[in-house]
Amino acid sequence: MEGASTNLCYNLLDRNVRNGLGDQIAYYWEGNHPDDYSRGLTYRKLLEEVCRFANVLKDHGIRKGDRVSIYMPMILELPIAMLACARIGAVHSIVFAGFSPDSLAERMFDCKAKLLITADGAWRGEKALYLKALCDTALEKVEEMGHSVEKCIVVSHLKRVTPCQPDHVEEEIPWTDDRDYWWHEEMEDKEPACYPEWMDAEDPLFMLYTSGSTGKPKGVLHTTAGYLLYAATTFKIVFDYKPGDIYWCTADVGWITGHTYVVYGPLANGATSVIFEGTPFFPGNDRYWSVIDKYKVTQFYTAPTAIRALMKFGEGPVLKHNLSGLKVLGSVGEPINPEAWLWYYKHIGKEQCSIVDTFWQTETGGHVITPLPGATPMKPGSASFPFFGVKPTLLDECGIEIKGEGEGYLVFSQPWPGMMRTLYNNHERFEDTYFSKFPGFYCTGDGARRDADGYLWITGRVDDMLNVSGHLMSTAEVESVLTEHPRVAESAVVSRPHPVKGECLYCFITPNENEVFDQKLISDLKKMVRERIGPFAMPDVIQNAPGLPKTRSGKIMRRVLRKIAVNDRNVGDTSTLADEQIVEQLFANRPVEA
Ligand code: 6R9
Repeated sequence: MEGASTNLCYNLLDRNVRNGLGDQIAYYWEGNHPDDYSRGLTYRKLLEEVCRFANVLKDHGIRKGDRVSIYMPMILELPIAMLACARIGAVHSIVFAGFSPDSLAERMFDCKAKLLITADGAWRGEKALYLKALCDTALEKVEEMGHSVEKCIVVSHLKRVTPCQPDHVEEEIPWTDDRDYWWHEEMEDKEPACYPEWMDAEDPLFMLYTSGSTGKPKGVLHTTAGYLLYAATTFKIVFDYKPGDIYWCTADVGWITGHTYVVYGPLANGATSVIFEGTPFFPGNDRYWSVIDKYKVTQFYTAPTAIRALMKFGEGPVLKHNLSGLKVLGSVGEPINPEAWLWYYKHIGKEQCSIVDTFWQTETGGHVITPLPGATPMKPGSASFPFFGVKPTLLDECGIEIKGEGEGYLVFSQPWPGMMRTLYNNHERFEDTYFSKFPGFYCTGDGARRDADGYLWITGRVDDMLNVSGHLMSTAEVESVLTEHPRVAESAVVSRPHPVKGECLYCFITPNENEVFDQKLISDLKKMVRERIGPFAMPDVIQNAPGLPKTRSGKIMRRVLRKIAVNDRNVGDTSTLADEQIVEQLFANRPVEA
């Protein structure tokens, strides 16, 4: 569509309002606590708010092509901020608010953000998280790195939703005059109209960082028309969305699932969705089911890790609520094990709903392998078949195509509209990461198996990446934090299966000469990972490793470490190791709690 022009925000809002959907609810907002006031925002009101905020951005000097970082909780100002960027052609770069200030700083520096949008804080269960304070730390760090983010716009959120827990809010939100601005003050005098910036089909829409196997995050860049087309079409068809349906995706907007299936896909279809700030466990373990009941949700989209965590409480919490409105259940983020699939199907869907196990990536923009509800006969645990226009191929190590039944590298042999266009400011790394292993193919980094009926089963990452509760991260990223500790000489991190999180981090640590490995070191290291990457990256096990199993060329044999992590003595051939003894020693050193 190169050469054609459009504006994404215009397509999502103005077009729907003109077509008579002005009074329809675009979003219901459900707060962390059930007694928080809930809000509904119509398409007309959303358009007005977006225009007003677009005018705020313009007044702060933001122009087409500028990067705007966003670090926000799940509040309605988040889609408003994104769409305001899209309206004026600014490129948003959202950083999930669970990331640490270091991670935020690294991302703002990489994209040379001009402005940051955040909130004073967020509610998560019993706790308030003070996001503005974290932003201040991040803004200082970026400054030290040599880039200045000029402005910071802050939503005042903590107090407006706390009829239940006002005492928890500390009064002081750190503030820097001439840099920080309250959202509500900026919005006060703004016009509720703003002419959209017409964008070329291939102009950038947003970037979103995803983990890379070398440890440095990759700024995946999506453009305008292809992404819009793909988000709109997959949403409509994969969730079988019909007028009057109420759709709820539990993903945080800070991840790609939130971008495509909380914001762009649903709004492009004039859909009504729920946005939820809280957690599945607060104030009780039935919160998801109560929200489904409250809004009469028809399509529900969540992650296997959430399903496994909720399965543990049995059917009791589910039976307290009426879930009979449900038609389609979605799963995303990691392979769903058949046991969780069946529980979802039976207890949530009452054997009446289609389950769509949607395989895709930040890079693919939208679903690429997925069943279509009511049309694809389901197999628990299989993402089944490609979406229209997607051509998956399985390759062996030598790049030879595996036809029929078999397992191999999952690659795509032709582009599709929603695919990423480049890595921000690093096209070379883009070509290298995705196209160099098998020239002529886009390489997903996942393995897959094709069964006798042609169904695809995703088997998980084939590179040094792991997926903890649906959060993708690289072992290298964690290793580089661990080895920064002054008492650590070397580290190796592997993934270990986990009953709820899917995978978890198992870390081997070699202390420096004459250093001891003790509880203090373990807790220091856990704290470091938490602070540097984020709470979701917390290692489950940290083990003492007087040495690591290395080949004579110095490569760590990770498959051996993965066996040690699960206490499986079938380590296979270790004859290429420089020191075979080390394997036995590592088995002996496994901590009791592991
Ligand atoms: C959308 C999203 C991408 C990685 C991907 C794969 C895993 C996602 C999956 C799945 C099996 C599914 N993944 N969906 N594995 N079945 N239905 O999660 O994007 O955060 O970039 O992660 O997640 O390993 O390569 P992203």
